[in-house]
Amino acid sequence: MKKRLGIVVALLAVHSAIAETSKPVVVSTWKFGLQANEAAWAVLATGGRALDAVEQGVRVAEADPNNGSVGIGGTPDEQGRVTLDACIMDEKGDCGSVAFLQNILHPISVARKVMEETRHVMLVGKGAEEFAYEMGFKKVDLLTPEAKARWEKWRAENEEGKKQEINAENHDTIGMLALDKDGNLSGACTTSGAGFKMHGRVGDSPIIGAGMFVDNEVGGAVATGWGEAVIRIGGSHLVVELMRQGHSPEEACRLAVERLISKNPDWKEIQVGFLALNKKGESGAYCIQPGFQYAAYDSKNGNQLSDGKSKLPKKE
Ligand code: SD4
Repeated sequence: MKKRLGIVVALLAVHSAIAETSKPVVVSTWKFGLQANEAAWAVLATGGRALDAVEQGVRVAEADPNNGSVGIGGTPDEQGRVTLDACIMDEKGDCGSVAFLQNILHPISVARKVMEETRHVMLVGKGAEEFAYEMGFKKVDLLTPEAKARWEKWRAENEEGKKQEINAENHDTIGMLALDKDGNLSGACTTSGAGFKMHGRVGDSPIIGAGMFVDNEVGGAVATGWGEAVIRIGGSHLVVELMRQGHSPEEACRLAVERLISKNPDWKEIQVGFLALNKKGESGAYCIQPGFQYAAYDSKNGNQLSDGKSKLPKKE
């Protein structure tokens, strides 16, 4: 009897050791997350901090002019101006955010400066831009010829004042979560927001608890898609609280999508996806429409792209 008990205890110990082993790890939204993960992994694999990893990771997407939803090359608003939203959060619950920021290549790094150099969490618009210059950031024209051409085409095809709805084609925010070798979590989220949005519109991405949230005791979550619907349910915070209740990352994301569906009668017309990472290094995602992908990088599996499960089936 004693021997059998000993075996059971030993097996449990092995099981929990396996469950605890997935670190460091980094996950991020969409296919371009693969490239961003490489930069984050360079930080994590050399023993770096999750906070530095997520900042370096999402900067790759911000600097990529071919990414039409983040940083330079991002799709402009109704007036043809590129306005950016970003936020960052670390293992201590410290966080920083910028919204409606123009002319700055790396809003995530400005958000980090807000976190580290001010007594505030969020700066917006001109105030955020002036703060960025004070911190040494340079003025950059973010409207690429390709993005300008998209805007001109949109303007020609849409009567003035017609609302732009988000769909599977016009959103691609990068949200990233990392767990470092010390077991600390951080998250970052950065976007040019919904394409052809109203001038001045701010989505979920820079809002701590909506577009991204991290609790070092539990895990982190990021959101992508129609920000208004994410804000309504405090999406990323909700996912983290569901994980706190014992749900796996994928199940927590699914339950948050179900909550969102229950509050948004137009849910079939929009896309929202959540991606979560827990303290054990387990990740999962769930979305409304099929097609949401996320990239996960750890030492065992390398850098891999996975499909998030979806509420609606693939269209034939
Ligand atoms: C927003 N959530 O501004 C962002 C847009 C987006 O994937 O995710 N795209 O509403």
